[in-house]
Amino acid sequence: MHSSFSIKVTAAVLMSASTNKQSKTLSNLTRQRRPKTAYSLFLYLSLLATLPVISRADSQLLIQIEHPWLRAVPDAMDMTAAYMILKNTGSTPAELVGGSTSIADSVAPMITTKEGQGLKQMLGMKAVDSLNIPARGTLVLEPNGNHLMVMGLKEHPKEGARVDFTIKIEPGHQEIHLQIPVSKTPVK
Ligand SMILES: [Cu+2]
Repeated sequence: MHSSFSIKVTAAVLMSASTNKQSKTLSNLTRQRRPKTAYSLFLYLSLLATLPVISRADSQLLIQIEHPWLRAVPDAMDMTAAYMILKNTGSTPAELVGGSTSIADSVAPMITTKEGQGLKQMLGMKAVDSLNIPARGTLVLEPNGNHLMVMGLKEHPKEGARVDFTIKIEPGHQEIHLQIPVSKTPVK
C-alpha cells in the first residue's frame, strides 16, 4: 500500500516536471505550477525519508533495541560486553549475528555456559554463530547470560560516555546503528 502510494507520487513529480518543461514559454502558467511542483517534491522527499522503515515492514523484520549498555571495564582488560533487549515486532524470526564498534577489533554473539552444581558451579562462555530473536519475541542480552562480546579494546570509555555501536541482524543484512551508554551496572 505504501509502496504504490510512493510510486504514484513519483509519477506526479515526474509529470509536473515535464509539464513545466513544455510550458516554459508560457511564463504565467509556469509561475502557477511552481508551488505545486515544490509541494509534490516535498511530499516525495518526505516519503523517501520514511522508505527504510517501509521496506523493513515489508520484509516483516522489525527489531527494536531497548536499554543497551556497554560494561565499563578497567584499562587492564582487553575485552568487555554489550547488553540490551532486542524486540522482534515482525512475524518472522531474526538472528543477531554480530556487530561492530570503533573502540574494539571485533564484536561476537556469545552464550554463557554453566558447569557443575551448587557452590562448585562454574560459569563460562562460548561464541555462537548467532542468537535467535523469535517472531514477535524478545532476545535478552544480560550479565551471566547471552551477550555481545566486545574484543580487542582499543579504548576504555568511562562510565557515562557513549560509544558508537552497530548491530547486525539477519536475514536481510540489517544494520542498526546506536550510541550506547557505558555503565558499570545495567541501564534501565
Ligand atoms: Cu563472552
